Amino acid sequence: MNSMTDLYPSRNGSAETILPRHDPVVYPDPFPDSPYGLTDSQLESYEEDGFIILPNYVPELVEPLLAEKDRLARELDGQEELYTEPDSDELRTLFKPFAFSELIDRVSRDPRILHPVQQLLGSRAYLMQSRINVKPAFKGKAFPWHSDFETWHVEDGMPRMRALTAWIMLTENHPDNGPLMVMPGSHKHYISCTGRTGAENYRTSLKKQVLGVPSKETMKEVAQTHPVAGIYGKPGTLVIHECNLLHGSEDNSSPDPRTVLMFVYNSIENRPVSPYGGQKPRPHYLASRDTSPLKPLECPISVKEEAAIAGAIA
Ligand code: 6CS
Ligand code: FE
Repeated sequence: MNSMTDLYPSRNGSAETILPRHDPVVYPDPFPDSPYGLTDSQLESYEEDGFIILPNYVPELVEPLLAEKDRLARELDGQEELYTEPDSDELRTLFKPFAFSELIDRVSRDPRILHPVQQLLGSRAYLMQSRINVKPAFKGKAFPWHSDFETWHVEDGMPRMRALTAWIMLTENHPDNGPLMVMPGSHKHYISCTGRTGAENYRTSLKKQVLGVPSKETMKEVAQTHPVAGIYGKPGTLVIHECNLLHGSEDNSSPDPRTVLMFVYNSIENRPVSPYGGQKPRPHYLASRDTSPLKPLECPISVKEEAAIAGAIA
């Protein structure tokens, strides 16, 4: 257990309660000269809503990334980084894809993504988690309402709210294929949840999360002031959402997969400590404890150059 005062207690046997947020949403920009930085009005809407949608951001990367997803799913079959759906053998999530894909590793450092990330976090960042969520047609199951930060705090020892997820839509995200839903503005409060975290909770939570999911009553209360919004877009859209934003998604009952590539960046000023839930830290492929800062690529990825690099490696 962590000995420092816990500003964000959760799953410690107490009743569910809504607590104040103690951390900024947007931190002072350490690299104000970046040509890829967000504009003032984009920063304001991220601060207010807890997310930002950037349509048509990296459309040229969609095809090569989908090809990488297919390759990795085939080549990594049976490895621990792969999680299947709760009630079928369909692939649900592929974790740590950058470790097996030069292209994905480079995309995580593309300045079009990493510069805005550094701007929002107010520092250099490291890749704390990365994943491809597949949401297969007809079989992809829901992710119940949650704050990512709640899990990362309790299970990974992330001390403060200074992290975010930047994710790329690899297929269209539309109202019928289980898109991400958010409660805009909900990141400004913290919901302390009930229960206690058992050992290796991740083995089941990544198929179907139970702990760290606020009650219906609390969600209803939050939704009164922060009505639900769906996040839709064409392939190549980039979304950035704040670590404490309440979000979730429904089953995919449509014939269209909803596939996304997600990068979780944490500030290097927000190094993980012992998990606040008292269990062992989760495995490296779920939450990296290597906080070496990422160095942005000099310039945005060019798909042509990537093809040449891939050819040289093969
Ligand atoms: O476990 C994680 O790191 C993330 N995944 C899920 C399904 N819930 C909590 C957090 O967003
Ligand atoms: Fe999440």
